[in-house]
Amino acid sequence: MPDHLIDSSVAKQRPLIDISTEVQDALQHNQPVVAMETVNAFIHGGEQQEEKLETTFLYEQAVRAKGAIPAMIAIIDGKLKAGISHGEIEQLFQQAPSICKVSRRDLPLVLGMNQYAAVTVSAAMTIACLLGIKVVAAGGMGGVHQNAQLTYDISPDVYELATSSVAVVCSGAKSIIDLRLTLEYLETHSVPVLGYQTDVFPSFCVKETEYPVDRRVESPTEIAELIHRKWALGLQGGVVVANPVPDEFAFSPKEMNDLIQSALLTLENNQVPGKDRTNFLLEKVSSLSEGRSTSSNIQLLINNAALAADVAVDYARINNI
Ligand code: PSU
Ligand code: MN
Repeated sequence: MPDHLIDSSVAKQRPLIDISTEVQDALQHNQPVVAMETVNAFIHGGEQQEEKLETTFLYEQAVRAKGAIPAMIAIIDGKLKAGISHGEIEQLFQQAPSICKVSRRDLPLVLGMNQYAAVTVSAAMTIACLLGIKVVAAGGMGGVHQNAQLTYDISPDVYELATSSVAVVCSGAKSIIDLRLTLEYLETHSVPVLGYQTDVFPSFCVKETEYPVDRRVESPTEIAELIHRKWALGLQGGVVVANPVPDEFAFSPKEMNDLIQSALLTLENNQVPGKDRTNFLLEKVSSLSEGRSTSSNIQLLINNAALAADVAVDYARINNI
């Protein structure tokens, strides 16, 4: 762990990252830790606050069940936390009925502001990288948006993948993202895209797309060996581990496409600022599908946490040899 974060006297007086004792212990003893993106659980994890709370617990539990330590990243009362307690999660849901979404850019803006916030993939990767955590669990990742040639709307997630040496386990990117352009961007920045038991890059609640992954992988061990090889070679930067949504919660490409088209039409008729467009569209798709996309989101999230933990356990074993 970099000294300036936890050991220096400055950090002791005003710690920038509040790392839970459990996560600190695990990091000090080279035990498997999974950093966890929280936008999908805290913001999209259900219709009601209680359902979101339940999703958040299940998401965390999925990591523990596989023998890794969850480091859920969130802003609690203006403090950047790595590893939050159930009490803090409850406090967050009580105090913040609408929780804001924080990406890497926003981290210095929200700290110390008594705010409660969930973090995106880019912010979770940033913190993971600072703490030496190698695996991030997430729902879906951001990417290059449709019409990005006009809007310049490119998620900081893909920039972060280009620069931070962390593997992100997610279910690909939702279909409001241009998957072809996203994969082009990742190729340009030398970010390998692995498909877990799939040949194609999934699209969040949809398993089948026309976009091949760079390598199909069958087991967490294979993933751990691959990411270990990349970093052992000194090749910095991230890896995407694309894990398709479980079968019973998958949408067909056509059904999801119809939903997205309707949601996009609504977006055109509303003035939604760039950063809020993703949330707006996801909520619209959820109401149009009568909550089925939310259930799908919850299940893929938990499934990704479990795979991330398996990979973290195997990575720790290989790295400690
Ligand atoms: N993809 C989804 N659901 C989400 C997100 C992505 O299917 O909730 C969240 C993730 O936290 C991701 C972020 O990191 O949105 C990307 O947002 P933006 O497009 O504003 O960069
Ligand atoms: Mn954006």
